[in-house]
Amino acid sequence: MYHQWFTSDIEQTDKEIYDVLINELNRGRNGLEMIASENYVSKAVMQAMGSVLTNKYSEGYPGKRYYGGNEFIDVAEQLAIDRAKKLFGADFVNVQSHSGSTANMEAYFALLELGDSILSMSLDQGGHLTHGHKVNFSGKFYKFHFYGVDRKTKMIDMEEVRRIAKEVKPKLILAGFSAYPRELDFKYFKEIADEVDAYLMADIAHIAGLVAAKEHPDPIPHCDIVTTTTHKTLRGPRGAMIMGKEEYETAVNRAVFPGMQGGPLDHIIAAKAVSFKEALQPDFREYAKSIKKNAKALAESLVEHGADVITGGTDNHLLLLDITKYGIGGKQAEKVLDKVGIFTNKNMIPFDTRSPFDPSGIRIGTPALTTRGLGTSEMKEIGELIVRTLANPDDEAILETVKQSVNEMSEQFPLYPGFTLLR
Ligand code: DSN
Repeated sequence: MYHQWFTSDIEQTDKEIYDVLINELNRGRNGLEMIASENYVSKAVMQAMGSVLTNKYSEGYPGKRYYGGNEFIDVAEQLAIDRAKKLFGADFVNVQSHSGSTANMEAYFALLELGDSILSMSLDQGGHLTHGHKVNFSGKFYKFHFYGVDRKTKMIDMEEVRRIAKEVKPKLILAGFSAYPRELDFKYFKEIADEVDAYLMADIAHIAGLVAAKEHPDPIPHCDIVTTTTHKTLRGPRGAMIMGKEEYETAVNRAVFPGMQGGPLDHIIAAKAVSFKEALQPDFREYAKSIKKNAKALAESLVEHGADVITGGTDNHLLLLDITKYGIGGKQAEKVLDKVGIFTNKNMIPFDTRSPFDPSGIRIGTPALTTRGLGTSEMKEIGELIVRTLANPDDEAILETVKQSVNEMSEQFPLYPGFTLLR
């Protein structure tokens, strides 16, 4: 029985952590997860994570380890590598990166010297902490220059990227984001990188599942190195990987181990292999298509109900909402949506005049709910529920009506139905 594997020993050993597991499962079951970077892995992926492979030390790479007893670990890591190569069509893949942040650090270390200059998207316009924010290692170790979005369209103006690249002559151009609702034009980025003789790197953490399913333009033919987390749209375990052109394989592998990391997380690598196998199946393509359809339906519904959707819609799995008109900040918006069971996160919007701790926007995504089986008609309804909530943040009676609808929808689409709780 799966539930016994899931919790029975923990319940005996550590009641407090057992309660955390059960409470977290129930929190998910009783609400709608719309944080754009989150998803639900399959039970198979979860089983690989919670396995004997966590016990092993395996510094090195398949066939070249510093410890004995790695014959089975080698099989798992090689399967993960081979499947990822097939999925993305990359020359090489390193599947050992513990997280998106370490993957980015390793990629920089592989290509650059400390102090080199990088051109990336600024965090307050949609970028990521590891793309040069001053409080992050990236901003401390490298000299960053930034592009953003156009003030009017709120989309990346590639001619402006070209202008800045020509002015600052970066050693590396980085295409990637954590909050941008439109497609990235990797071909255009490559043209610019070639013109200024820079490396081109993409961080596809958010869109990896869409790329794998051919539902987003492909970065692999254009980029020297591509990093990604494995747990967002790709629907694998929490972790990351690095892909790229053959000539950078040795530098990347050295940057990962021994450069940045010690023993790899073998249980996570096995889970990555499982998730890549899942992503290679035809139904994963359907899943990626549905993520986008759902995001579009949600954006349309929000617009229909008068909400300010940044750029007017979305091409991918996420959208950004400007909540200024509701007279509340992102902090309160996130909180009141949490209260009715719709989980999102506060987010800066381009040219935000408020602080990152209480910005003018929220970010909403569809990968997790699409996994759970919700479709476009539910998205239409959720759009209305979100607007009803944001427009009435202090009206308990109205919030209760929203909570009721959320509960009904949650029950209709059970999360991990195979997990039978013991209480
Ligand atoms: N925390 C991730 C996100 O939410 O986009 C990025 O690291």
